[in-house]
Amino acid sequence: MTSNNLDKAKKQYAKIIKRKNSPVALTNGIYKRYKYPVVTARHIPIHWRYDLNHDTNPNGIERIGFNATFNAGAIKWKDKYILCVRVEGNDRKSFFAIAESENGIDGFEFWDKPCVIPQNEVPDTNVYDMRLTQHEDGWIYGIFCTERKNPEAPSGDTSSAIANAGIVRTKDLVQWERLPDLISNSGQQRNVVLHPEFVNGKYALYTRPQDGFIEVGKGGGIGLGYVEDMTNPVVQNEKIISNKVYHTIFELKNGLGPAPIKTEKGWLHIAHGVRNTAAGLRYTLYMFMTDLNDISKIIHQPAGHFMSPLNKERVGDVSNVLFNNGWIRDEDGTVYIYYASSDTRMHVAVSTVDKLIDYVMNSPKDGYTSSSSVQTIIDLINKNKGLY
Ligand code: M1P
Repeated sequence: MTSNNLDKAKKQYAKIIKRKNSPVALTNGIYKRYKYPVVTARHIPIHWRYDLNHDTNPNGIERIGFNATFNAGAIKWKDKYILCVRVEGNDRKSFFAIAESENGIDGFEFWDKPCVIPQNEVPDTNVYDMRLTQHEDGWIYGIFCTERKNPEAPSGDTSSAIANAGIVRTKDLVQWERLPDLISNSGQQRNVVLHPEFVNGKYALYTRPQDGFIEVGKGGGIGLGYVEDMTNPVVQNEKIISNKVYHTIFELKNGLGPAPIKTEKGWLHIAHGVRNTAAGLRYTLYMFMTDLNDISKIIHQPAGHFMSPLNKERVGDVSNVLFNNGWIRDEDGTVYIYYASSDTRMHVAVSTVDKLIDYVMNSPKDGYTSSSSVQTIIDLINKNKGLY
């Protein structure tokens, strides 16, 4: 006989999977947010959480708990909107699991089992934030952060860790081939992303070198380097293309989101910028465009953030955080921006390639001082004379 608890859990699960989403009225004309998060811990399938055998679970209690679903890579695959979600269990371990939807805005359901990521010689302690790139070489690459205890941490220090880029590739999102971890000159790497095209016959990788696990030290900008062969991923000629800057939304550090979208005007990028506040770190999203013929050259970058945490998004396990590592550009030019709020749940905001190009190319750039911000506003007011 099925217990009450389990019945309730099954009903809650069915309800959340069937929940329809709709755009919220609040809009700046660039994108529309949606009312409900698209993937939450409540989307985790019942058979991952409960022992369904009454003999071994007579009380129908949850055996494995899940804490959060966030920071998902994204890809359009066989006409489905696919998220490679960072799922975090109550045991604090993150792993990857594929969730798919027919329309990209609701109905996301996890595949039968989480992704099984093969291990290298030194096993990953924790893995997170996979960026999926459909590369022109025919593989789908997943680059993620692999975290391990710092072997040089003094005894008693149970927090020091080393972050690096783990690399897998697949043809079906089921069988993942593990490649060696990234080899770069930096002590640590996070937010590493593969560019979808070859550049002069090489793989191009966006990086985020950092000296420490949390503190970036002398690192902290978005880097770009090149790899000859992904089965021997040694980064050459890494240079910072987008640095952290005093008194901006990326004063402390920044990191690229997903692989860029190619447009006729340039490569569209979305990234996160981090600043410090009395209430802790604040993560917002910003955009920029790079040159089609020189991907190291930023040709447009609006001032400030593109999206920041709003309302309920502001609160979660790590509050005041928006993070993005997945977006999907549809054949008709619609862009689905999948973002996580406060390291807790996944949302979608919908825009178009045309609107994002307009935003990136025609929004004022940063003058880096209050007086230049005032001047920018006055310029617009003057331009609008007679029109209001
Ligand atoms: O907690 C906010 C984010 O912090 C890290 O990002 P970054 O290295 O850019 O500061 C990551 O742990 C990320 O997963 C997390 O969302």
